[in-house]
Amino acid sequence: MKSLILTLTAVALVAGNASAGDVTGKITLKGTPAPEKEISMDPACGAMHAGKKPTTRFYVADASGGLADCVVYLEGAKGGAAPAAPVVVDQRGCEYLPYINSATVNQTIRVMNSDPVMHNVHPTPAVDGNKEQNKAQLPKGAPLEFTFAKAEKFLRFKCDVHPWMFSYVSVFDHSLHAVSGKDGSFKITGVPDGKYKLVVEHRKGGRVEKDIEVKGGAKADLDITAK
Ligand SMILES: [Cu+2]
Repeated sequence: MKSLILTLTAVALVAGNASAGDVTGKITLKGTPAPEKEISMDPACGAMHAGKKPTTRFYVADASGGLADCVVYLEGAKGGAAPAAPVVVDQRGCEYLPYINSATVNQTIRVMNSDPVMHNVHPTPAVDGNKEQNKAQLPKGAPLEFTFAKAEKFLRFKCDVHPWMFSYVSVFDHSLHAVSGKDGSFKITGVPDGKYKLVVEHRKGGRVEKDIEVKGGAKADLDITAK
């Protein structure tokens, strides 16, 4: 994945006098997924991929198996206000970048258009209280901003101009979440000491979980098996 934009902003949770730390680790892909499918773009979008065939991005793993685009979170965690910094999603080459994101409820999700073509940004939430919207965005147009009031996993954004364009934002009612980077590593910052269930969800590969104890931080590696 090129120019992965890190969208997660560190927010330290204040939990009495308890200390806090980072939960870090790496997600590794096991097994071999089906080949990605070629995306046949229209000429204007295809021209931005000269010499390369764009494909689906269902499983994005590096040479060591590090699996990107896993949503990692502490299930049932409480608290943590929405970070002031937005989650930034760009449209570049008629693809949403990043493909997978996480956000806190009421955190601003800012959608950019770096392309010389028009897009139509259309989040399609499935949870009551999250609002469907549908906004045109001119070539290299002003950013659009969205917020969602309720927790929802893999809330889909699509583009009504380009039917292959999707991005997913998992929205949490706490701030203890992250998305694995292109080497499969993740970092959830500011986790108060305590016992947690660490959950990893991959849109195609499903869910795995692990009980962890955080004492000034914790480290946990997990595997996702290709389906
Ligand atoms: Cu589009």
